[in-house]
Amino acid sequence: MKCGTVTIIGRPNAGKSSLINALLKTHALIISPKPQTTRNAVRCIYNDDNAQIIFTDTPGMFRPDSRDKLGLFLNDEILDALDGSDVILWLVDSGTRKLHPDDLEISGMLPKNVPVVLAVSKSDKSDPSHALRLYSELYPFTAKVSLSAKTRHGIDDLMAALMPLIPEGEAVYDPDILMDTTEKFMAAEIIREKVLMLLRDEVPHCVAVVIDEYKSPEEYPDRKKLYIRASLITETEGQKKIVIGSKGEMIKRIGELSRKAVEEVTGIPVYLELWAKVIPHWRRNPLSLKRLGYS
Ligand SMILES: Nc1nc2c(ncn2[C@@H]2O[C@H](COP(=O)(O)OP(=O)(O)OP(=O)(O)O)[C@@H](O)[C@H]2O)c(=O)[nH]1
Ligand SMILES: [Mg+2]
Repeated sequence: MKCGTVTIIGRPNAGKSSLINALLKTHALIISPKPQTTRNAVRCIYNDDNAQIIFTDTPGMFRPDSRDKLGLFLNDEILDALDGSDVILWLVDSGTRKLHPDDLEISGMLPKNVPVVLAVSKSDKSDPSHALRLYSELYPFTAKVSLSAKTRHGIDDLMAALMPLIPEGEAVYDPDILMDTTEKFMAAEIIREKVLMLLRDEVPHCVAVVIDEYKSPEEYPDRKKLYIRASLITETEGQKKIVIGSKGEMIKRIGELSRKAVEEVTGIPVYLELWAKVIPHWRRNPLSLKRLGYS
């Protein structure tokens, strides 16, 4: 039996979360076309007859402004995840024409003596050969693959490249566990995914989701539905108005889509109540970040 951790890193939007979903054949992690979708390092567990691999998803790497305390937290999440990894998987977009300063930042973060595998993502969209050459000149990778999370092309090649690098060991997670996180966290993420999907420009980046109440029929047998009360936190009154929308249409739409998605994940009927609130400039305030679970 083999058991080990593979941390996936890369620039925002490279397709890290999509790749883990493809590896686990599920929609466990939220994805969106907007950068900085992922805000927390999340461990997702892959099992087969001979191995357990703990894939850690991380936020996309970018260098934040020193006032952007959320951005600094995201960077810390990446560094913490890298610490203690057996293998690092650096995912880059096949459409990359030239290296970005954040690529140099990533190569500088990589711990010595840990194998680093290069994966070029979205091979269904662009020819991966240019990106393969570009990054090969930057770092001495242990292995290189190109793949598409969308078509699943190259997913088997990736597993074949990773498996020899995973140490011998017994499984640490029960094979029924898909993610090392809570249902509450997943519900908040689903709501944030719908915010990213429905709201434009910078607004989704200014939104945090807090679950104020979560009462499941498992815990409260007199309830037939999972009751969730959640708040959409924005930084300004203007953003709050956008989140609510004209006559409350936007928040209603976010609520409807989120409710359906949570029902799909949990398999039980859901009653979801959404509220919009302002915490002024929460992304710059360490205390607010802590309150919102980013600490
Ligand atoms: N065509 C194509 N699109 C993909 C593929 N993988 C991901 N995408 C798209 O790329 C966008 C970003 O995907 P994510 O998985 O959210 O990227 P990420 O690296 O996790 O992004 P952050 O969390 O923001 O760092 C989404 O619109 C995905 O649908 C792929 O293999 N092919
Ligand atoms: Mg992501």
